[in-house]
Amino acid sequence: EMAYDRYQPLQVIYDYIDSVAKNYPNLVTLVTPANSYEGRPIKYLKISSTNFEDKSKSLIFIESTTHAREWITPPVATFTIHKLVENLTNPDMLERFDWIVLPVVNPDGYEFTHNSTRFWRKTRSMDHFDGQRCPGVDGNRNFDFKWNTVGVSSNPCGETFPGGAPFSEVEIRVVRDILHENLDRMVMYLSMHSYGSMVLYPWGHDGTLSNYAFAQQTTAVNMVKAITVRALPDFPKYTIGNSKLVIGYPTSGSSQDYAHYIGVPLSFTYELPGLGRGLLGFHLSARYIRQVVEETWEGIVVGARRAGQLY
Ligand code: 0X9
Ligand code: ZN
Repeated sequence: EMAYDRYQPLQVIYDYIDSVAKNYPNLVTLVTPANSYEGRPIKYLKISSTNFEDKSKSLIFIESTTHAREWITPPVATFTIHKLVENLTNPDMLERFDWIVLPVVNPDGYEFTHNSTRFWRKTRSMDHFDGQRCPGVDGNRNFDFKWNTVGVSSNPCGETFPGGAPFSEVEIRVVRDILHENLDRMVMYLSMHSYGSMVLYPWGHDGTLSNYAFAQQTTAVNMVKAITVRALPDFPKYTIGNSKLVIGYPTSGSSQDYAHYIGVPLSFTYELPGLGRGLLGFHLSARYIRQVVEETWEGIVVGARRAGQLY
């Protein structure tokens, strides 16, 4: 088990992923589909109690750290791995589902927040000049659904620059490829972000609801109930709903909307808890990591069970 009393640099997360794959070869397969812009491996685990490749079970996909500064998100992903592989207190989670967990979508950005600029959000690519020379694309604006329409900055130096083209970022192509490769059996996709204590669902660009809104709402309510049972009394209460309406601004080219657009029925963005205002909210004190990963796991379990009933 990894330590959950401090935020970990990329190498510690990767050492953990590697060790799980090595120690549980019958349950876990390590995949390194590509390297990041700066050449770091992007790693995810395929987890199955039977045979992942026979595609017999429904699948749940969880990713985190598209946004580099959202440090509470990779512990949630690694703790999910821990609960599925090393401490299976909910065996139905593996009997019923196969899982893909990708803890660090954006390793370049994540390292940059540790070594240089704590509140960096975007990737670190330098392929887009357009007069301005600024690194980085907002990975959660880089997907090909309503790309570059609302809630984006046309300035490459802006925090929500969507890139020069949809899927310009290799890190985002990795997420896209996982979605497409497993689309026929993916029942739920969770995109982990922070902060704000919210569970959000499509559509982010215009605030309208999809045909799956009722299932999304009831699943989110169940997840949040389970989180709340375990939550600290002084932490912010979770809110639930359409991402534009709840978060208060539109987004285009997000992973949540893209996944739902191509056919994943339950597609959620989690905004994990933060305390304080502004950028400080991204820097949740490390003493709360264990609390957040444990309460979030409770939500994931209940969400999975609901997904299993629905699809
Ligand atoms: O703006 C974002 O990308 C997300 N918030 S964050 O503070 N983590 O950057 C919210 C995205 C919600 N909307 C959609 N997923 N469509
Ligand atoms: Zn985010």
